[in-house]
Amino acid sequence: MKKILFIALASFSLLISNGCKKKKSETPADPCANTVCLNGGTCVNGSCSCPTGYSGTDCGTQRTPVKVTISAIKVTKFPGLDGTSTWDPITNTNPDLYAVVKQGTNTLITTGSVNNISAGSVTILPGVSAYDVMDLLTQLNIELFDQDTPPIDTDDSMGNVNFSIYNATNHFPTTLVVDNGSLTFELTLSYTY
Ligand SMILES: [Ca+2]
Ligand SMILES: [Ca+2]
Repeated sequence: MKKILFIALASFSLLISNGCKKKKSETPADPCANTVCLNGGTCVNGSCSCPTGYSGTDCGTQRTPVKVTISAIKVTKFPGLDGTSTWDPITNTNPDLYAVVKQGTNTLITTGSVNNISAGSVTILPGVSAYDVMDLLTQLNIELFDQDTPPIDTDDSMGNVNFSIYNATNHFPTTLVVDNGSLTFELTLSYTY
């Protein structure tokens, strides 16, 4: 009796182990095993699901947005002196900063001004609400001024920089640094697709 039971048990366990083996070989291969998704894409059933802003089978294509929005402008660097004198030599004080953003002859943004800013300061220029740039191809220009009081004096240009609001390969930076060596701006950007 014991022997029969043993044989029965042994055959049963053999059946189970065979059954398991069979099941294992039937398990389908991972459909994502050979799929590479770029730019933060994730593989779902062998295909890439792309994050906003990217397309293509491997999410390798940067989509061109319909607009880029400028929501803040910061000045992080400017010349401390106007040649050899201060920007406001009558009062011997620092410049009163504001900036103008143009695209061609169109003025897109004129910021508010902040008074008496010393070189090396980081200044968020006031009065910049969300501005939508629709033409992503034409270069923009940003110019920094020292505001003065006419008729005693007219505003001094402190320099300007040409820049592109959009680059097809730079992965949508939310902070765009615009710099010409003596002037540095940081623009806060967002993208709509
Ligand atoms: Ca001045
Ligand atoms: Ca001034």
